[in-house]
Amino acid sequence: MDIIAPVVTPFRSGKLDLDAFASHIRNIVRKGVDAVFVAGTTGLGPALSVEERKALLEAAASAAKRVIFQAGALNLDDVVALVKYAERFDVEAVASVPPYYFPRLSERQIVRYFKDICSATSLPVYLYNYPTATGKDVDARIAKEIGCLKGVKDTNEDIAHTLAYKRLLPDMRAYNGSDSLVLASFAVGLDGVVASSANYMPEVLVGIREAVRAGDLERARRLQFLINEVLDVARPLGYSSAVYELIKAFQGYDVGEPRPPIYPLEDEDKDKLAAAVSKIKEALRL
Ligand code: FW2
Repeated sequence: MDIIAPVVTPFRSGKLDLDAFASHIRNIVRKGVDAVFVAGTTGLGPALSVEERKALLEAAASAAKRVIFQAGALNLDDVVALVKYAERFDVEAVASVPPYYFPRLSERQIVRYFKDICSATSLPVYLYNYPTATGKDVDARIAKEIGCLKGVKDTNEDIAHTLAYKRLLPDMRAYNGSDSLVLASFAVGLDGVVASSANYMPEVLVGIREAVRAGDLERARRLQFLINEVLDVARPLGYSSAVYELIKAFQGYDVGEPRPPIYPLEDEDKDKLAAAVSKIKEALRL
């Protein structure tokens, strides 16, 4: 039951703040996060340059023992350069989204993309499946066809979709990536979660895991619902941007801001979020 944080990427005036990145990782690891997922969605991976992603990886490897590095890109040469770079660090795995944006790629071409990554590296390769974002659903059947994957992070509100990887590929590690399914993922015996809420509420995720282990599903559900409340408020404001404010509000430090076109929240939206957070903090104290 791993808790994996897809870590935010802190910017200040459009430049990476690697010190803020590393100290954020150290904080959440101290609070019980098992591993970090670098350059994922929360980390704005597709919006980063190859050099920025390399710099993040290096900083993450200095701050956490277990690192998964998202290397997917729309140029296979870049992907290969990134996975080769990852070999210099003791990373747990490299991951990739399928080639996105282009709607006319065939299933066979997507399978070939992942096989090419596997042949380029000795590191374990994980699939990052996020159909809402990429427009491609690399489901368990296709993952089986790829044949060389060692894990999957499935950002999907349908837990049965994630469970299917476990059923068809029992040796593969299977993580769900939806913040609203933390309790469900632990309860059905997935290998864990990759949840953006681990950036701002790591204690709550740890609490859910402890409650599930102790068989206290009522407590686990109460904690899960607190995450859901945060999502309900934060998503309409622009969730990727809200995560930076949520870290400030719940963890008490500044991790900078996102980079346009992922715009920072406007003051009015920051106030809305702050009001909701103070109620949730009260509930957490109960
Ligand atoms: C990532 C994640 C979590 C996301 C989810 C999107 O890479 O950021 O997929 O929080 O809202 O795995």
